[in-house]
Amino acid sequence: MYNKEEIVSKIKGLYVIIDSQLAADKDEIELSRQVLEGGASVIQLRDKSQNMNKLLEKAIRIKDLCEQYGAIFIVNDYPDIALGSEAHGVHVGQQDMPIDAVRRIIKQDQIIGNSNALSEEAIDSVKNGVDYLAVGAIFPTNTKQNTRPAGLETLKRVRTISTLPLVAIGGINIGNIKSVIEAGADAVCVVSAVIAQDDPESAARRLVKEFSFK
Ligand code: TZP
Ligand code: MG
Repeated sequence: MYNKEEIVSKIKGLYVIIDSQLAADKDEIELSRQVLEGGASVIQLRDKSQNMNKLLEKAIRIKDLCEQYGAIFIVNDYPDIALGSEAHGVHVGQQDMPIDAVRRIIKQDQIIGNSNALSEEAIDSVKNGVDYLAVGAIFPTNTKQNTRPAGLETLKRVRTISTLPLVAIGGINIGNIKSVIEAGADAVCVVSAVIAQDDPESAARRLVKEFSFK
């Protein structure tokens, strides 16, 4: 297990969300392995089915895989699942459990990331002690309903207010990833650009390559 500083320092490069509903008939464990083989640095498990039993089981297996690849494993929404699977961290949205409550549930060496669409939200998130800031939606996306547009401008603004790892999310793909990295993102988070592709491993590898000019 890495300590907290080590985990935070690894939030960079390609961050892939394994969305159980979008993965549909693909096996999430095999998908995770392909994405890690393609060079992803961070995997988040996002499963809205509320089958907590299955979710914990999958989380434990994906955490194990991430460990083998030296990657970071984050659980979406559920601090208790993060605790039970010994994940490296948990990711929450603005409507999810507040940061201080999450902090009281998880272990000291586990990190918290959250989603922000406005620079004001990011300022509050920093005050509340998050360990990384996700900003989005950078571009329009069909993957998630009711996203709020943040755009590259918000990403650039948030870059000036915090040195925490900055994760850009929403509609990012091989055609626009460069603009996102140039705007100051440390990590780029994608769902469909990797997991909805026929060959997720090479899709991940192509995106990872885009970080090499930084
Ligand atoms: N949060 C903001 S946008 C988004 C989430 C989970 C979906 C991103 O998916 P995609 O397919 O990379 O646009
Ligand atoms: Mg959430």
